Amino acid sequence: HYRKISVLVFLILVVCLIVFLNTSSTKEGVFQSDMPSNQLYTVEVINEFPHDPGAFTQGLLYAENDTLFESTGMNGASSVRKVTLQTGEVEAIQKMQYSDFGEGLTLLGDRLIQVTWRQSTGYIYDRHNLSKFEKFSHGMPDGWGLATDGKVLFGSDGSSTLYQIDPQTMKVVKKQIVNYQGDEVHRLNELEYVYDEVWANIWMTDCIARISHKDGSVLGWILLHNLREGLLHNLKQIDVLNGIAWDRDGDRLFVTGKWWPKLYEIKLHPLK
Ligand code: DDQ
Ligand code: CA
Repeated sequence: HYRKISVLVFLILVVCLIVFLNTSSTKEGVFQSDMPSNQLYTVEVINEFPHDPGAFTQGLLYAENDTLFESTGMNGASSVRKVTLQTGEVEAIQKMQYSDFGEGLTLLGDRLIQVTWRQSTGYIYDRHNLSKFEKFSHGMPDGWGLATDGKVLFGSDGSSTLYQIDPQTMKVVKKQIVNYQGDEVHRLNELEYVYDEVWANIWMTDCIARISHKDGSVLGWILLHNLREGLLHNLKQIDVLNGIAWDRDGDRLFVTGKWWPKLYEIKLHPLK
């Protein structure tokens, strides 16, 4: 009798293990292949959506139900906004005062946290009405990108340093120099926490670096120059690629740029 029970328990464990192994490999959604096998990836556009060409995108994140939050820069045009993915429509907006230049944005619980350019300060907004904000100081010399793993904030300041900030105290708790095979990688811009890595737009390039937050090493590069080709017919000026948002539950990846009229859903393919 006991032997029967133990065989049954063993079989249940085996089934659980198989189910776990199958569901835990979520990487196939965006990557379409095993992640570490290649260091260079190109992108395939799965969907394109309208994006406000007046948005000088400095921070982008996916919340839920096809809703994005976005931070925009430029004095007089800086804001935090809630955006509908499919239409690009701005559902709610909190405009910033003229002296503030919006930068990186991240969501932790109900708090939307934003940093500003050329200042060591930022604002916290209520995600539900974008109001009730409070001002804070952080330990970075400048505010560029912001992301979170739900525990710490990851920040960039345009240098090669990836900062980790305690969201309770807003103090810098860790600094890492980002490097690719030993060479420093400068101009880290907008950030996103994806698959337990920190992904960064590299300012003035069409590249995204996949950074290990364990040691600051660049694990791979995503090359997005082909997105710009789809925007060339556009007569209005566009600026750099900036803004990465990951829908963790749906395993979807979105990117856009400053003043770009489009936002793209992409998948990655290893460079042949
Ligand atoms: N940053 O996103 C790279 C951090 C800042 C880019 C700012 C470029 C526009 C400069 C306009 C100057 C107006 C004060
Ligand atoms: Ca982001």
